[in-house]
Amino acid sequence: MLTPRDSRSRDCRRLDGVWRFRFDPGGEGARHGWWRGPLPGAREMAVPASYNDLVTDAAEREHVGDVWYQRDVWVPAAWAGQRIVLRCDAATHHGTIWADEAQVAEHTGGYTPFEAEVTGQARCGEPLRVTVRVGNELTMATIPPGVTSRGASGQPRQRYFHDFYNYAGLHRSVWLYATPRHFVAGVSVSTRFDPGTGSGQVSYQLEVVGDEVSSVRLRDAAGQVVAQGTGVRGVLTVPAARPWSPDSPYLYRLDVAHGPDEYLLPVGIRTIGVDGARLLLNGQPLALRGFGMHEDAALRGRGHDDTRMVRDFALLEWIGANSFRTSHYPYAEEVLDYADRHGLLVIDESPAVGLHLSLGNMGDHGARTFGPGAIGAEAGAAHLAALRELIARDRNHPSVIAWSIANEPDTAEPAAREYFAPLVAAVRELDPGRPVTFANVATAPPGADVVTDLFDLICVNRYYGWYAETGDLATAERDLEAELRAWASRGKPIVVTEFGADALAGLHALPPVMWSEEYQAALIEMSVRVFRRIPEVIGEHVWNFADFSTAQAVHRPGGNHKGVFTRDRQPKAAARLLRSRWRQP
Ligand code: GCB
Repeated sequence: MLTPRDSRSRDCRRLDGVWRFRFDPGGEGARHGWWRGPLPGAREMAVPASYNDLVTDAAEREHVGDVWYQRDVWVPAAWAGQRIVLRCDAATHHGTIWADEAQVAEHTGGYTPFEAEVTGQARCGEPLRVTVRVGNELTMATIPPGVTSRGASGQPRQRYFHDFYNYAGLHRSVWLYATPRHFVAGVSVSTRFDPGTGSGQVSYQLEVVGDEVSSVRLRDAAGQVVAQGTGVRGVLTVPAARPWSPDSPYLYRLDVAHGPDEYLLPVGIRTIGVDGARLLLNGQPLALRGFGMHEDAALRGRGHDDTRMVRDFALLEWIGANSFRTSHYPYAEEVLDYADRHGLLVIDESPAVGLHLSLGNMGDHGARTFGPGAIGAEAGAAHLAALRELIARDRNHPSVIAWSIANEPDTAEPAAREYFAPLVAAVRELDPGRPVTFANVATAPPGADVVTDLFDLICVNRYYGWYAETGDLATAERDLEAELRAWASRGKPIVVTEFGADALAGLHALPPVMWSEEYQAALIEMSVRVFRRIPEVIGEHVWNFADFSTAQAVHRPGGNHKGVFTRDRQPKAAARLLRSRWRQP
């Protein structure tokens, strides 16, 4: 499915704004056909946004079940004779769309888009009623998983095994767009850059509707055609290519033409790969510095916001970061486009988080994770579907350097191998060009973990000095180094994808104690010192970029405070420390 982009033949409209909205605790909407007319008893709600922090009632904030969104949109008269599509970038976690009276699309998976052709429903020059039902319930068959129980009031309550608030709603734009009836339905590219000869290759494959001949032209940033081809697949060669890299995120544009349709795709030419314990971009070893992040902010919750995005990228630049992980779900496509343009390297993560039912505060001691009754075949199928959608959506981004297929699954459980082996094989088949990884949890150190040999890149999340060796940085330093050296013996590159400490902004302590800004900075400084002693550690991603919202818990005062920036994106002491380390030549 192609990202909506305007071109000579395409016209895309975002339906952002204020929609009619209603909670549906009793599942009445389906019984009464709320899509058949103006949503009864509606209030108003912003799109895109999570609805949770825009309401004032606790039961509504914690609502488990469906909500309904609706608005009318004028279909431009000029679209007569075109193919018209309704698309939703993210309905978290289940979405059903009606165009006037007709149900046109249904989708599970909260962070990837879905769309439907509505040419039959849309009358050009007339309004179209768009109704979207969004469900937020997580089960043991969804990714991420969760369970629902009933509280004293009889209201459903949701529990999940991941450490971020289960925001819900229309989190990204809904679109109405028009293309010609014969059109480009899909484009995938993979690229190579040969540092020896300076030549670049762009392999492309098209999916088209209509039997016209397809053609492609690759243009440089000045608009000059540097290579061209015909047919639905081929390889374009650029003899003196400008490679894409963080220092020079040079983008070409692939102009795809099929019959009357034209689709314009930004393309960065680069090679990414693992060689021994090095991660190479265009033949050069990478050292990743950055963060695990979240799409999270006050009021909007998980809703995409260009304003927050621009600030986040400005802070990444200020601090000297060159990379981030889309912990713990695929981010908005706008974010990856931005990373392509600005040269950020992205570990792109699937929404498979919380696949560890016995973990710490969120799980049940001794619970088994993989197998019937827990994370079984149904969840595995949902996980595979999420990976397929992630790769189909993001494969063309030069910024994406690796797929992370899960965060902190219980890979010490023997059944994890049977669960993960087919998923890794599927990812490799879908995209042979990128390293595959997952973020390893502290309960599966070397010797206990049963899956790491299946992956290219070792990513580990470690909290020495916080959850382990709490408050004792000297012992933490010894143990962190010992564990990383054990991983290093595997001969693969290691990225520490999480390390850090909570710090309440404004809480100071000399000498440093836990929860103070000084302790957070000291823990990060200690960790970075250890990483520099181990050549196989090629990446450091602090947890987290900014403070973020979580489910209510005794150890989460107003959320998780491991951000080196506050939730409103101002620096704590650790941010200045990192800037002094990362911006040095
Ligand atoms: C982790 C998780 C992350 C949590 C973090 C924490 O290991 O991957 O989602 O937020 O720890 O702060 O506990």
